[in-house]
Parts: sequence; structure tokens; C-alpha cells
Amino acid sequence: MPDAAVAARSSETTNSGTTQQVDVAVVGAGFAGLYLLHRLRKAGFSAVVIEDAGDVGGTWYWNRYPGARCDIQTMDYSYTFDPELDREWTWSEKYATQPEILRYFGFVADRYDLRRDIRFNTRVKAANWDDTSERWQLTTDNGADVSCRYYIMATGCLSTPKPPEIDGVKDFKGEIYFTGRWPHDGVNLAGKRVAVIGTGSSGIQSIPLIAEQAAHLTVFQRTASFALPAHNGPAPDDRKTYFEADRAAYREQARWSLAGVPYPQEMAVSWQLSDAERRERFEKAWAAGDLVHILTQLWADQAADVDGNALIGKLIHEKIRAVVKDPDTAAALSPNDHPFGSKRPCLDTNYYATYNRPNVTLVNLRQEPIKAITASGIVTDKRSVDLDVIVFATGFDAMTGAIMAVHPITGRASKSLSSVWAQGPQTYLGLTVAGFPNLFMITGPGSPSVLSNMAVSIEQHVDWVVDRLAALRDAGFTTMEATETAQAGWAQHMADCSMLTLHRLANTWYTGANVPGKAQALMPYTSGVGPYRGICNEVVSRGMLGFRLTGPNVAEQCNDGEVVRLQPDVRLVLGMLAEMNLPQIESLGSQGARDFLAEFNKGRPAGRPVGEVGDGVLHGADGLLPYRLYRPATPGPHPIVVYFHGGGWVLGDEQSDDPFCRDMCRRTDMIFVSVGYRHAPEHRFPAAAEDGYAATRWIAEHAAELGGKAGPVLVAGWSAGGNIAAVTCQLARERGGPEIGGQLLVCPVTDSTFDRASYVDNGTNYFVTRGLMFWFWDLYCSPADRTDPRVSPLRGKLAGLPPAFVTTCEFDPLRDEGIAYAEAMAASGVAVEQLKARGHFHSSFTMVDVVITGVGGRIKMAEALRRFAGLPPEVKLPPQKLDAAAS
Ligand code: N01
Repeated sequence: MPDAAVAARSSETTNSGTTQQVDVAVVGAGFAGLYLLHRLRKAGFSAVVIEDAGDVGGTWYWNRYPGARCDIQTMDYSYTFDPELDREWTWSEKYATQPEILRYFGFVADRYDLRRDIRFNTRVKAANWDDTSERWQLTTDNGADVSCRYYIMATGCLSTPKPPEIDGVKDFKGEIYFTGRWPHDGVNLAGKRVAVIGTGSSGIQSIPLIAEQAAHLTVFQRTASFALPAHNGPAPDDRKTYFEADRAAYREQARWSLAGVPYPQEMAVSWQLSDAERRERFEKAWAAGDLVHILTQLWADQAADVDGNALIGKLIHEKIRAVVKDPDTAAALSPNDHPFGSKRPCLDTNYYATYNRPNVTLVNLRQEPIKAITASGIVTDKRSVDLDVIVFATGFDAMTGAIMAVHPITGRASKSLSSVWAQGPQTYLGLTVAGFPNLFMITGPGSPSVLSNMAVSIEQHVDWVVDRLAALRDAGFTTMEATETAQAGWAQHMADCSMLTLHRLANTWYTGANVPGKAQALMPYTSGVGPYRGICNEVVSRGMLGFRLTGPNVAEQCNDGEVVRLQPDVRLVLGMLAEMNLPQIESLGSQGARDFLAEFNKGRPAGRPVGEVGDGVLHGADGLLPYRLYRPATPGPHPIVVYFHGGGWVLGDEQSDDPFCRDMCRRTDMIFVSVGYRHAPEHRFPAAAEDGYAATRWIAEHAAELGGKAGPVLVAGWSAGGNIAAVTCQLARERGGPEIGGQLLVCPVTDSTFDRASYVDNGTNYFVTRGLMFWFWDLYCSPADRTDPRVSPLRGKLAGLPPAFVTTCEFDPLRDEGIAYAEAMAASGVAVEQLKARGHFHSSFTMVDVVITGVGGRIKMAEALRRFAGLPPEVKLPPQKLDAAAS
């Protein structure tokens, strides 16, 4: 076997005195450690793996409780690095059992002759970085200490069981077991009174089997979990066919997917689907028995929006009620304190039906907390349960536990990792930590890890690390260390990503909430394995961005910086647009560009329902203009916002910003009237400006007919529409009305100066380009007219304008003129608020339900409009709506 030959050549491990000298030391011989060892050998590094257990397998070595099995289809939970290996092993079931998975690791270890470089039954007691030798010095509890250039934690995310934290455990006279440390010889529970504490994945897998053996089983549940029937059996035909058709393509798709399993991105949003359509999708997912399917394939907003998510919770509650006969038990088993998917859902076999057995009792700890464990059993607020056996299925000190708590790791300047992470894990890419050179973590906190198919994430990390080590060696570098700037940037990016999903709304092991006293932070990366892989690749292609590299005979290299400065969803949108290879809009001619925009808009998610949408005509400056009115669902009359769409005075119409108008109508509880003003080049300057003013006047005069409140109207607009809104305010002040109560300017055009920094910095890569803006200007306005305040309001008189809210986006060519306008108005005594949206681009706020991170900004804009109208700023969404991003 060629790999074995490579191994024999490369593994030049030596023992110097009592210290074993290697290039690389790895902790853990599970999924990650085994592949690492194989890759390191192939790359010519000497390596040792240190493993606490007596054999390979990692988490699968320890978790031998009844019912333990994979809950990602095992076809997907496999090594993919070697197509021969992939073909040589066939899983017997859709979800393999723990013994079969352990056999697989044994097979892999044998195939690549891995065990000879693994020191079993050995723990690292301490790891210290030595600045002088530039090596890690490890002390172990069994045999020689180790000195290594690189130290890699392949310790797994869920490998350190958390202590029971319940008073009196030591007093219990019966047997105690932990699911995460189950005895290798099994446990005989026949005829015994057994308790299981904990109803996460381990509890839910083991409870049905324990119930079959025990005389009586009492389940102590603190938080109900969502569980989906596994429908285990042979691998399903549709997935198998897809896989067998082209294994390489299947694996590659998995690598670039969101969760590490190849499923398409679902596009339909929940409110576009009828009840019947939603139910049909749900039933299909329920029957599929596949967590990734139900977590990603129902509707596009299921993981990002609490309303879309709550629909799933209700459907699952129905399923629980249909199985569990006792209504109180069914209610207790129905999760109601967290969105579906925000806490790890479980895959079960007969879990809910188990509660219909006469020998099973559920104790709801929310109603009767455990007071203590005594010599004879468990005492709650309401009862005392006598027991022979207590099984703790209480989970793990996840993600950081095995890295931080198992042994002290001391980096530069004698700083310990536990002190650096006291307020939560800080990493760059979830792979490295500033101040800890040459230390790597496989699937560490800050990487997709547990929110993905671990197999895919592990292979990606291992490949990235080993490729980097080889590249360092080839270039003569001996240390690699993340910079503080890069690490802080990653923390910001992680925080931005966390706004895209609902994970932050639940107290779970993802956030550290399951361990008393542990710092709380959402630890896994939430934007998916594909985008994450792209970022890791980008770090490399940008010259090891954010890393300092040193070596004895080469000049230090450090390209410092943050790898992602865009909001995560903006990055995705821009990436998708780039992949679509769209034509330059300005090359299409005005009609071609309009047709293109209309076609493009067909692909966006439908806007959300509002009370009423109606079309009409109003009087513009030179004839009738169409308008579209959005009315809230609440009883009127409502204040009116006159809205001007974007499109560079050339594109768009009264319907083209439909999702934005709907969203703002809902969030403000106000009428939005979107005006179809005339466009260039057919109608050049000042047609749009004069129409804007005339339309506002007409709407103000007809407010009552439109169902609006008497009094001032408000104006709002995006882009060129922001320009028209700003100009309208100036014209209304000069021409004696109408009275305008406030102006919302979103990324407005305010001036015809094109040399501001944002025009230069953001002129090419962020969809709205400098070239496009020049084209718009040329079509609308001749150079001689460009200083007219009716197109360059920044050049007008600003005192006495209505209060303003000005939104600008960091990566927008128009950013600086928007800021300049806001500052100039403020200097003239106008009340101005600014939102400078970090990481956003020109279309961030109008791409509703696509750029999810725009929600927070729209909430602020809605609050400002409400203040302008004299209303309390709190946004009144329909009563059932608990908007996630608002919190
Ligand atoms: O642990 P958990 P797990 N008093 O933390 C309860 C993976 N996995 O071992 O939620 C009373 O999910 C706790 O209650 P609460 C999978 O990723 C995979 O089950 O903190 N109760 C909870 O109900 C999974 O998510 C497979 O209120 C206490 C339970 O114990 C992860 O491992 C199989 C308590 C712990 O649930 C962890 O799963 C198994 C206390 N003091 C696991 N402390 C596969 O199939 C905790 N609880 C691949």
C-alpha cells in the first residue's frame, strides 16, 4: 500500500533522553486525529498522537450507551480523502450503530497502519510554549514527555462530560453511569429501578432501550428537546442513487454546502406557501428521518425568522400529541422555550411512544426541580423516587472543555489559555489563538464544527492545517501565529454571523449555558461550511492574511488585517452575484436595464403580507403618475410616508421596492405610498425632482381619502429615491408646503462630486459601481445642471429642513456623500440621526429577507419614522410576531 510506504519514510520519531522529539504532536485519536496522522505522515512530518483511551475512536470509543448511533446519515459521516477507502467500506444502515462506527475507525487505523504512532492510555498533563526553542513542551502521565514544533488539538467538541452538579451524588448507594463514559462490558439493567437525568440526544437515544430492560424507568427532564423519528434501515434509495451516480461530485457538493451534506438552498419563504403546502413539506421531512433535511429544506426563513420557525414547532407538537397518550406528558415533552434548531434537535427511535409504557414516568423538572440525590434515590420538590441506578445523560463541557479544562496550555509570556478564554473562546478561524504560536485546533470554537457534518469540517481543517505546515516548512518558516487584529476581526464576524440564525435565542451547549459559571458565547460558526471554507482559502490566497510567520533564516512576514469585513450575508450575496457573471447594467441601454431589473427582481423572496396593497394614480408635475399604497393591518387612520424608489432616476417603478415598502409598512404601522415618478432618459432633470415634490403635495392634500392621518406627511427614499426625498424637503420648505414631518434617506445621492473616498474605495466591487453611477448621472442630468440643489441637495440651503434619519453603508460608493449631507444638515441646525451601517452595501436594506443582517437597521429606521410622526418609537408588529433580529 503506497501510503504505508510513505508512512515508514516520514515518521522519524526519536527519543532524546526521556523526551520524545517530533515535528507534530496531536491529542486525540478520533475522527480528526486519525486523519491528521495519515496526512502528516504523507507530508513528511514526524508525528505522535496522544490518546487517553485504550484504542482509536474518540467520542465513539467512550459513548457506548444503549442506542448510541450516528444521527447524520453514515454515508455522509465518512472519510472522503481516499476514494479507495470510500469504496472499500459500506455502511450496513442509514444510521450506523456505535459498534459499527468503532469498527470503521479500526479498519481505517489498520489500513493506514496508524496505531504504531499512537500512544494510548496516555494523557497530556501540561503543554508549554518555549520561546527559545520555539517548540511546545508536553508532559504526559504515561511514558516520555514530548517536544514538538506544532501542537494540534484533535480533542473533539463533545468529549469532556460535565459534572452532575446535583447535591448528594456521592451519597447514592446504587450504581451511577454517564452516557459519555459507558462501561465497556455493558450494564445489566434488567429488573432495576432506573433514572435517566437529561433528555438531549444521548438521553433520547438511550431511554427507549433502557425502558425495555428496566423494571421501572423515571426520566428527569429539565428542557424538552425536539426529536425526529430516525426511520432507520437501509440507506434511502434517493440519497444512495444521488451518491452512487457521481461520488466525487457528491462529496464536493457537501464540502461547499451549508451543513456539510449536499442539499440545495431552499428558496421559498414560509408566507409564500399555503398551510397545505407547508404541511406537505413537513410530512415529507418527518418521513425522511433526516435532521439535515428538516433543518434546511422546509422553507427559506425557517432558521432565521422566529415566525417561520414557530410554524415547525407547532407541527412537531402535533406529532408528539398524536403519539403520547397522556396529555400532560405530551405537553411536558413539547418544547416551548426555544426555536426549532436553535438547540440541537435529536433523532430517535420510539422515543415519544416510550412514555406510553406502564413502566415509564416522566418528571418535569421545570415544575418540580431536583432537591437532592440521596442514598436511595432522587428527591424533587414534589416526590421521592427510590432507585437502583442513575444514568446521567447530562451532556458535555462542549467545544472548549477538552481544549481548556483537560490540561493547562501556556503560550507566549506564560499566558494560559484558560485565562485568555476566561470571557469566552477567542480564536482566529476557530483554528488558532493569538499568543499561542504553532497551536492548532481541529473544529475549534469559531469554526462550523458542531453545526455541520463533522466529517466534512474535520477533513477541511486537517487539510488546511497540514497544507499550511508543509508550506511553512518549504518557505523556511518555523512559527505561525494569529495576530490580535485578525482575531478581533473574526470575533466581530462571528457576532455578525450569529444574527443570521436563531441559535442565540436558546440556552444551550452551543453557547456554554449548560455548564454553570461558563462564559456565554455562541461558539460554533453559523454561516456554513462552504462559506467558511471559502474564507479559509481566502486567508491563504491573500498571503496568510492575519498571521505572523517567522523563521531563523527568512524575513518575518505579516499581512495583518481582517479577512471578512462585509456582513456575512452581504458577502454571500456579492459572491452569488459575481458567480452569476451578470452583464454591466450600463451596457444594456435604459430599456434593457429596466427589463434586466424586472427579471432580476422576480427571483427575490416575496415581500411579507400587509393589511392591503392598492394601486392608483396621482397628479405629478406634468400629468398623472402611478402609485402603490401599502396599508397596515391595524385600524387607521395612519400617518403617511411618501416613498421614492431607487434606480438612478432611470430604473425601477412604484413596485420595484415592494419588499422594502411592505417591511417598513409593517414595522412603522404607517401607510407607505410609493410614487412612480418619471424616469430619464425620456424625462431628464428636473422631472423626477418636480414629480417628487408634486406627488408629496398631492398625497398630503389627499391624506384623508387615502386613509391617512391629517397633519404632516413623512418622506423616505432609497438611493436616487433618497435624493428625491431630500430635494422634496428643500422644495417644500421653499414653496410653502406641504408640511413634512421628517425624512428618511437611505443611501441617498446628495451631490455630484465623485472624488470622495467611498467613490474610489467602493467604486468597483460592490454591485453599484462608479461606472453605473456615471451612467445614471449622464442619462438624468447634464453637467451644467449638476450643481442645482434639485439634484445635488448638498449644495442647497439646509437650515429649516425637517428632522432627518440618514442611513449610509460602509461599502457603498454613495457612503461619503450621504454622511456629508447628514453632517451639513446637522451643522445647519437640523435634527439629524445617522446610521452608518458597518459591513453593508448599497442594497443591504432593500434586499429584505435576503440580507438578514439588514433587519436591525430597518428597525432603527422604522423607529425614527415613528418618532417623526409623534408616535412612541417601539415598532408594533402584529401581536404573534417576536422578531428575532430586534432582540
Ligand atoms: O447532551 P445535551 P447529550 N439537571 O447537553 C440535561 C451530540 N450527540 O449528551 O437542556 C437536570 O444535549 C439537559 O437539560 P437542559 C449531539 O450533538 C450526538 O445528550 O440543560 N438536567 C439536557 O436535557 C448532542 O447535542 C449523538 O435544561 C440536566 C441533557 O441533560 C450532543 O452530543 C448522540 C442537568 C443534556 O443534553 C450532546 O448530547 C449523542 C442537571 N444538572 C450526542 N444538566 C449522535 O447520534 C444537564 N441536564 C451522533
